[in-house]
Amino acid sequence: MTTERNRRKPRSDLGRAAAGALSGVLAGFAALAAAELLSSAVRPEAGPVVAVGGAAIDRTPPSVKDWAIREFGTDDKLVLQSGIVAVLALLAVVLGLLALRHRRLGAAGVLLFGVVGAVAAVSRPDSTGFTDAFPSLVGAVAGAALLYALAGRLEPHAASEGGAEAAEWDRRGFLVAATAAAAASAGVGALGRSFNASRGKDAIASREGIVLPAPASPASDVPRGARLRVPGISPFLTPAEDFYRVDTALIVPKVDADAWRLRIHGKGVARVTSLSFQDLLRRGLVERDITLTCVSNEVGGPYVGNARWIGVRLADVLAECGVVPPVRGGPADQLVARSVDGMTIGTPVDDVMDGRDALLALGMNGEPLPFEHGFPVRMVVPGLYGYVSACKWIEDIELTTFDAYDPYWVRRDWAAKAPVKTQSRIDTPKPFARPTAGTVMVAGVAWAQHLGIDKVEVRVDDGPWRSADLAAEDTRDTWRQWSFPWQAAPGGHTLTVRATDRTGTVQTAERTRTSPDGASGRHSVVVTVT
Ligand SMILES: Nc1nc2c(c(=O)[nH]1)N[C@H]1C(S)=C(S)[C@@H](COP(=O)(O)O)O[C@H]1N2
Ligand SMILES: [Mo]
Repeated sequence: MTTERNRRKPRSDLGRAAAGALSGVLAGFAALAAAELLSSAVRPEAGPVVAVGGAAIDRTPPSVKDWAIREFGTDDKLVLQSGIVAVLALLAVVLGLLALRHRRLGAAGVLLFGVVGAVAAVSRPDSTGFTDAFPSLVGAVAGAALLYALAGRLEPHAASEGGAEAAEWDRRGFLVAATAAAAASAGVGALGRSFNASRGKDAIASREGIVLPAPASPASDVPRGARLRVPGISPFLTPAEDFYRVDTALIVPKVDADAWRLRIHGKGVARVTSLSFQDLLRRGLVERDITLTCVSNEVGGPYVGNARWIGVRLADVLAECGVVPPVRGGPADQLVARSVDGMTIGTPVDDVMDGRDALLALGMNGEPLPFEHGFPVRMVVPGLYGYVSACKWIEDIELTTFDAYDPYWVRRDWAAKAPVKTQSRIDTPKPFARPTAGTVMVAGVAWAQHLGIDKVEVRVDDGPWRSADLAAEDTRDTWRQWSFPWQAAPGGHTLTVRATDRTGTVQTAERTRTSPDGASGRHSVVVTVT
């Protein structure tokens, strides 16, 4: 009988400390739950964890970004948010313990975190104003009030017993209050979650309603010889589900295509224009195979993919708006694309208008764009890294100059202009594989978008460079598969690959980091032949 025991022996402070810690965690939970509910009324992106996570991404230096992408890949966002929740839980425990002695101070601590969340939310590039502060602030008030109330239950009251004075607290009262608070928080949080989840409904319905018309200018068939039948090689066209994803969005934007508009304005735009999704569909669509590469891709890395994009030619749209590229005397040399989530991406106007297939893409591999890849519309420009060309969830294009404006990544020390570097990758054998002696198929992909790949060579250990068999070229904007039948002798060996692009430039051996304008160097794989 608990009460019996309580009476006999004054409780150690341990139980009370545990209850204090629990109060802190419950207060944090209540704060996040209330914030979740409120964020469904404001914007899901204004929730404290997403806002703080986003603000952390905004402040991440290139080296840390690369480390996170390298270590966690596309899971980097999950890791970041889990990390934030873990830190919050820890701080909640500390505040709960603090509230045991200083109720007001503990509650004030919770409020302080609300302010941090609110500042983060309002400072995000996609912030729509001070209302973004509400979820964090209101959540913090709820959390602070709860901590104050629960800590009240933990205040010792004098209980005289057998002549001894023993500090005692209201165990039952605390348990009832804590359980009620936990249940209420869970309910409020679930409600907020379901509201937030239903927010994307219109967007999902709009995507399901889209029937992509047959392109007026279809892509030419992928040549038969462009696909090599080597187990382990990257497929020539990357399925959308396997296509790498790199962006700063902790919540994938869900844009309703029927409400979507793209505004085009700025320096030298004679006719400011606003286009709807239907406006784009009514134009003759072009379909092109284009290989996209991320500047954060390390030598041999996975952040490159090849897709069949459908869209409209951006150069035509710009020309209709009266835009003249600088080579022909136009005043704007930089096109800044802005997304619904506040990303800004700057592209040279000359590149977009030099005849290459720069697209406002609305389809990928025959389907409307997946939400992760920019639905309803994104840019794709052959030959440029994604961060200077491939704005997803685009809603605004401003013509300006490189002198006048630094987009998001450029403000974070990445280069303002970044053509893709000629690269090649060994897909098979994998590092540390143990193939058996005899003929081993070495194979992979090589890319130099908009220049084209002319040669791929393989070297075994310190031997001579020998030409690989190059698959047929689809277009100079796509990667090329290659293979090399290697007569492998037992022992440890290092395989190295290098590509030569159509300008005759051989892929450099000089290793550079990904920052500021893309990694260079040659991919090597070490294997043990048995
Ligand atoms: N809105 C938005 N667009 C974006 C980004 C982003 O963070 N936000 N990242 C860019 C980068 S760095 C790359 S490499 C490509 C990646 O496109 P994907 O995720 O479809 O492969 O998108 C680009 N477009
Ligand atoms: Mo990127």
